[in-house]
Amino acid sequence: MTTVLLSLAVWNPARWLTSLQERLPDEKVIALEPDGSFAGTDAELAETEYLVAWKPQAELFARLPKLKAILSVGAGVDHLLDIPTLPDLPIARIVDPDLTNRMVEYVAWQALHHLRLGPSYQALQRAGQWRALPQPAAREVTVGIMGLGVLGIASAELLIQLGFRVTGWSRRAKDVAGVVGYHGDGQLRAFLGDTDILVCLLPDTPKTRGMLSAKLFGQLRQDGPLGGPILINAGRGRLQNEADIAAALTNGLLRGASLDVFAEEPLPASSPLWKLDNLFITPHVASVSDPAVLPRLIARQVKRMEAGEELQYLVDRSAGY
Ligand code: NDP
Ligand code: OXD
Repeated sequence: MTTVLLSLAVWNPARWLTSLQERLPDEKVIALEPDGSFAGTDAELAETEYLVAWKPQAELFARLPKLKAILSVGAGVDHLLDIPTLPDLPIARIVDPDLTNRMVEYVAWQALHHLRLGPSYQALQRAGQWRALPQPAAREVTVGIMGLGVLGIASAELLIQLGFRVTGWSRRAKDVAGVVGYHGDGQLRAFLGDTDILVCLLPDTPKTRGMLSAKLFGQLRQDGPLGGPILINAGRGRLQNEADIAAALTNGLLRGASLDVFAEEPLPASSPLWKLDNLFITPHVASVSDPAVLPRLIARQVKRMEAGEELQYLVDRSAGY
């Protein structure tokens, strides 16, 4: 019997445990409490072969001598690669239609919110004013997606159906139907200059961290049909310079923004971002990992590896995602 350990930080492990145990009836599934404590024995922990994790504590790994693989319960793996003592084992991430659909919904929702002048109409409503504003058609607006991976490509497909012109920027050249592709540092400036709504779906890596800065916002198209560029970030908070975003939303370098992720989460009460009328904030819920659904993939991964097959959706540790 194989032991699978859940270490899910603040997420309540109960539903994950039940759901995964149902899908792995012949294996032993155990879970840490949200504070990192374990109700069982050290000997039980030491039998762990698979760690299913979200932000595990660094000290945990010394207690798992038989570990064979780490399965992230998120698409992003910065929460694992940040750990200096992370063992050199295969790491797989989540790629699942449920997670993808949720992100596609969020991206389309926010792109439409800005296209349809949501913040301006909310201000008019608060002022009790009935006034129609001039609004461009979707086809006049270019959405530039930074990070043309699993989530970026799926988002691009729906945005195209909605009528937007869509471009994408990735590390390597990509050929995605209907998307004008840019890649690499050399084409970043051209990509930004061709963007009205910037959607960030990049992973947090040493190369991408801090990219969303005043310098980058200044390279976005400033005279586009929405009266200034829009930023939507559902990638990771450490990609963004939040002081620069607050300044840009105040001085007009950015016309509006939607942020789902923050450098520090929860976003501290003292952050000036809370008070900005042209910023829409959600608490890292663009695409939530659903315990009713994702254990299906995790169970499949455990079964694959036990059958001697390679894990799917392996992380390239040298690239950082
Ligand atoms: P993928 O690995 O499929 O895609 C990542 C994309 O980023 C790829 O296109 C990759 O390029 C590109 N990229 C990476 N590094 C660079 C770089 N230095 N320069 C240019 N492009 C780069 O990831 P997913 O689409 O599955 O997920 C993306 C991110 O979304 C996750 O890492 C996570 O941080 C975030 N996320 C957020 C959620 C939320 O609720 N807010 C939920 C789920 C995910 P290439 O194609 O060449 O490899
Ligand atoms: C993820 C996330 O990476 O939820 O999946 O942020």
